[in-house]
Amino acid sequence: MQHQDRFDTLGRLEDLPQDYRDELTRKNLVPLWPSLRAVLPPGVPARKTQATHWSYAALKPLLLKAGELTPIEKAERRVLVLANPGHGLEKMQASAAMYLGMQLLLPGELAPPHRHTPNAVRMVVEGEGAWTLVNGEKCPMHRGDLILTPTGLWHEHGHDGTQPVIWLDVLDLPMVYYMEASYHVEGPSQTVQAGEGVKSYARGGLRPSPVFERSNQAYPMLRYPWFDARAALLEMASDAACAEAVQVTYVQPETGADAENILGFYALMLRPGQTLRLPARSPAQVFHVIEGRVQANVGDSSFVLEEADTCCAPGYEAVTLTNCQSDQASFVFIADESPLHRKLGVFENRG
Ligand code: 1HN
Repeated sequence: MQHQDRFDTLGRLEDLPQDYRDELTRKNLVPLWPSLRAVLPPGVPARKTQATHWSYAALKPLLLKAGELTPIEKAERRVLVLANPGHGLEKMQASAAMYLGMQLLLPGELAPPHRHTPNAVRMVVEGEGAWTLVNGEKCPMHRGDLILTPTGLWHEHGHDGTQPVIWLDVLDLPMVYYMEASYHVEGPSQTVQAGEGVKSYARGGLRPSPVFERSNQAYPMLRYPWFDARAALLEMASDAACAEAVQVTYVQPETGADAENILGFYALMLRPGQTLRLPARSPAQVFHVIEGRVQANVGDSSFVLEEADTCCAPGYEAVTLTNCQSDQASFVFIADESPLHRKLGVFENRG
């Protein structure tokens, strides 16, 4: 008998006598073999995450409408969640570990201070004048900026400008919730402290070295300005040695580790007309166009991502990105589950 044959013929639940099944149930027992293939499929995992595209042009009017329908006091965070239908919309998941939401803050509004166990980042999509206060550091929000609110850090949002501000929230909420470790604490308004982490790490390869003491903060940099990330990508692209993928990872600048513990964040530049095939790796990914227009092919699905559009791809799928612009670069923000997969030892690159 071949291995293959042996594994093809596991007993079904219906093969068992009803009185035996009933007795198992009464005793909180379940036979493994009828479900073994479902939890441990051959070769490649079962994935609920479906390749899904969220158009910014389609969601923005609905988000602005939420601004009319629901005052900030009734929402705390006024967000439309980008939910993956493969997981069931009510689960509010983009993938197994990632949550995505588009958040609207109107001029003069305050989203009150709190802290929570899930890690979050904000990718600013549109509008000027808003800020996020993270553990006392006031982070201005400009388009394309990445702002961290890691686990346990106090944060609140405010808006001194005149137009609506919209940003993309990326959280590891589904993972932390699954672990039964998700909760929040409300707090008093923070006082603004002096200091901007980004000022200490203004140039690559140069780390501040205080003579008398080291700060040893877990999150020394909370705001990653798009101005700097974009400039870094353009510099890289101008270097002959950087032939293929032009990508940077958002890191903790003291250690070089991923900026947060569970999800990874990257900025990718596609040269005019460039097509880039990303290898099939175990973590799911999210793509959000900061500038330009990008076609994303994920398995059998193909999306044209306009500026500010977002899509997700399940793990174990190769993704091909094409810059639809032949005369200009396009820039993509990527979030993925790599740090989680690496830490758990399940990370795979299948090429
Ligand atoms: C949260 O705290 C924010 O602080 C946004 O802006 C979205 C989604 C789920 C749980 C907490 C925020 C969130 C969130």
